[in-house]
Amino acid sequence: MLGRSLVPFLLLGLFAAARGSQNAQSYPKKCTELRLRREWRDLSLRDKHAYIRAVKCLQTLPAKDESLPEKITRYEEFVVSHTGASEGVHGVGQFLPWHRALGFLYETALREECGYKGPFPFWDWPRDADGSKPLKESPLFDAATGFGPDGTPGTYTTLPNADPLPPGFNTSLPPYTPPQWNCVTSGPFANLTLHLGPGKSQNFDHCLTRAVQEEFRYLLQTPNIKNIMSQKDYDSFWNSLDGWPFKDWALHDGGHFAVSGDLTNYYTSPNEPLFYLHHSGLDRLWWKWQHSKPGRLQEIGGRSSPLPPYGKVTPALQLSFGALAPPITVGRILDTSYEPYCYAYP
Ligand SMILES: *[C@@H]1O[C@H](CO)[C@@H](O)[C@H](O)[C@H]1NC(C)=O
Ligand SMILES: *[C@@H]1O[C@H](CO)[C@@H](O)[C@H](O)[C@H]1NC(C)=O
Ligand SMILES: [Cu+2]
Repeated sequence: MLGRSLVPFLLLGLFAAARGSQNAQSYPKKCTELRLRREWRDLSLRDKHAYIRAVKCLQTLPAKDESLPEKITRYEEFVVSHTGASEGVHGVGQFLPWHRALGFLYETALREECGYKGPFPFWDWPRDADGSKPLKESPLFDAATGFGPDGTPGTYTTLPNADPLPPGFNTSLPPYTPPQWNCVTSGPFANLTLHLGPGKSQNFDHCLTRAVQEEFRYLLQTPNIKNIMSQKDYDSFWNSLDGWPFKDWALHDGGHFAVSGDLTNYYTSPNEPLFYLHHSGLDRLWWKWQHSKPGRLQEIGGRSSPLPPYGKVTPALQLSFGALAPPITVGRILDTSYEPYCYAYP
């Protein structure tokens, strides 16, 4: 098993040192060992339980940032970071690097603050979407060994008007169907109280919501993924997986809208723990694309702003995470075989 034994402790020590000197002229070190990420259903039962326990642990720890209201949890600090960055990290070339870094910060918190030791999970969508079973029967939604089931209709009383749309979105796209808001009432996140959003301009206590929608299934199927993986350069690669609301629906939207509820919110979608599995699934496609041809590992590009003037993403572009973590340049996020990342995908 990769990444077990004493090595992780050594790596974590180096990570702390690297983090402190991130803005100085320091050169990242090649990892001595890589952790292998795993599809959710390939985790052992023990690791599944340990992972859910660690997520729930983050949801009970207080936020580190003392300027946040007292009820905001450590888990929700990642939501705060996403909300703050959202308008600058979607519909742009740095979409993949920014979400890779956020996912890794989250993984690190699960390990260092909540004792998780197993593989970090991802969602390999075709394992659900290529078959004939309804999506809501996915092992991801298992009440005992997953993230709990679909929401229960009629349990959400406040209809949110939750600014799900960023400024400048493309109004000529197919009409936006409002997502359903049904409370998740059983499983590990039953009646979980979320304190942020939905949306950036309001925060009210509400339940975690889902309403699994089959109409987005086609985006999660193998032909769509094959098309993404066949793209010849980074700019067309990120464009082919990140679509709405600037372009037509794509795989990224498919995962968010298939689950619906909180996961559809442009700002506060990390309220839904499945956010991280969907995004590590996207990170895995990027990782595989990066390793599929020489030269792709350092290839980056695309526009750096969703609205004119567009700019261009370079390795020197700094990405911000608010109070969650110091800024990181895109160049430091490209190769996960360098510290602090040290992970690979099957
Ligand atoms: C908006 O979407 C339409 C329909 O897909 C497309 O033809 C048009 O180019 C898009 N506009 C922008 C600014 O992306
Ligand atoms: C969650 O809330 C619903 C409705 O308010 C209730 O029926 C259900 O028993 C609750 N579930 C848990 C696990 O507390
Ligand atoms: Cu996002």
